[in-house]
Amino acid sequence: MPGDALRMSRGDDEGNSTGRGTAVITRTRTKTKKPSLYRVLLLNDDYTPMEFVVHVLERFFQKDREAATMIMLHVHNHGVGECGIYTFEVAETKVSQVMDFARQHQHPLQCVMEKK
Ligand code: TYC
Repeated sequence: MPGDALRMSRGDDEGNSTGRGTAVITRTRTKTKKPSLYRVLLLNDDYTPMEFVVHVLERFFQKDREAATMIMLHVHNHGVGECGIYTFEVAETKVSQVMDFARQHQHPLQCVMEKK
């Protein structure tokens, strides 16, 4: 099991009825659990300008103009699309940043996260 260390020691039962020595193996976790990942999604609506969505993808998701345009068109045509995959706190921050930015500009754009 990667990330776990095996430790072997003599058992306490050297005086057992068989007279044979035994060993005890303990497994000690070495704190390397992988974090859960979350998809950040944009939802389509009828009012947010396409250019604004492209700008959001460039500004908050580090997409270049071409990638941002493809994602925006995917959302426009299919209703929902993935902007990126992040750990919980990063995903939460992205969602808040997008929702605040859209509200500031009075666009109804919705951004959500879902566990992968
Ligand atoms: N459907 C919008 C329009 O026609 C564009 C749009 C794309 C809106 C993606 C939101 O997440 C979105 N202006």
